[in-house]
Amino acid sequence: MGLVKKFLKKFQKPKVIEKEVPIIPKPQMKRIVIVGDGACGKTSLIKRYLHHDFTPDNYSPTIFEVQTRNIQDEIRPIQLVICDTAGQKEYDSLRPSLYFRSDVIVVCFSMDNPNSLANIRDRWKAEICRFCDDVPIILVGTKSDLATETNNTNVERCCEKCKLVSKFGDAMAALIGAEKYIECSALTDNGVTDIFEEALSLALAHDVKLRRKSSFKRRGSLFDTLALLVK
Ligand SMILES: Nc1nc2c(ncn2[C@@H]2O[C@H](COP(=O)(O)OP(=O)(O)OP(=O)(O)O)[C@@H](O)[C@H]2O)c(=O)[nH]1
Ligand SMILES: [Mg+2]
Repeated sequence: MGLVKKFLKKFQKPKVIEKEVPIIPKPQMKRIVIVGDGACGKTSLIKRYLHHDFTPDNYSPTIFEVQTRNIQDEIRPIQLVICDTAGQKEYDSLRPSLYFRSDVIVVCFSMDNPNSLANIRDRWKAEICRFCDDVPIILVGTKSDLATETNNTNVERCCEKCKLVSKFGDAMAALIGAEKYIECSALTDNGVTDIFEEALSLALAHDVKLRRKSSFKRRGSLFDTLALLVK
């Protein structure tokens, strides 16, 4: 190579290689808070959904626990944040902070325990109204396997009991203004996925509602200003 060529090469601008950098959208966070009486089956429900696992008779009360699952939505990824709370009264003071920024509340009762259903009305409704009045609620009847369990001698009575619990569940959902009533069993996996799918779709719809509400508010304030100007 001639000297001139070598010289020119030395001072040539480096070639810019353009690479397409994929734009990864930031995940949208949706927060689901799960409440209900102690031992009604909240932790087992979450464990079944997130880890496809259920260990019977392995009860250890929760204080609080936050777990996540990433979901690939058509538009952008979603990070589902699931907050497991304590049902025991001793931890009542811990829950309020967990309600903060929730998108959906899942309130549970155990289908084999009428007290836990009564507590939806007597304990949980007031607490939810107090801390997150505007957030959609799903009422969940857990341990449906115990409500439907049949023994050969008493099939009819058992079915009647099960229907009755479902009726009460429906009525309770209406009473507390829940969007949906779902029955599930962490033992059989029945209804578990439905709860989280429903929660996610409510959370996304809630988002749209809030946006509409705030734009309406903004419009409202513009009208107010115009009205003042006209006066
Ligand atoms: N048969 C049956 N048992 C269940 C089911 N879900 C939970 N259990 C049992 O009920 C007990 C309590 O379940 P947990 O999930 O720990 O209850 P929890 O609501 O998280 O209780 P706290 O953390 O104290 O509020 C455990 O012994 C579970 O094995 C179910 O779907 N079917
Ligand atoms: Mg628990």
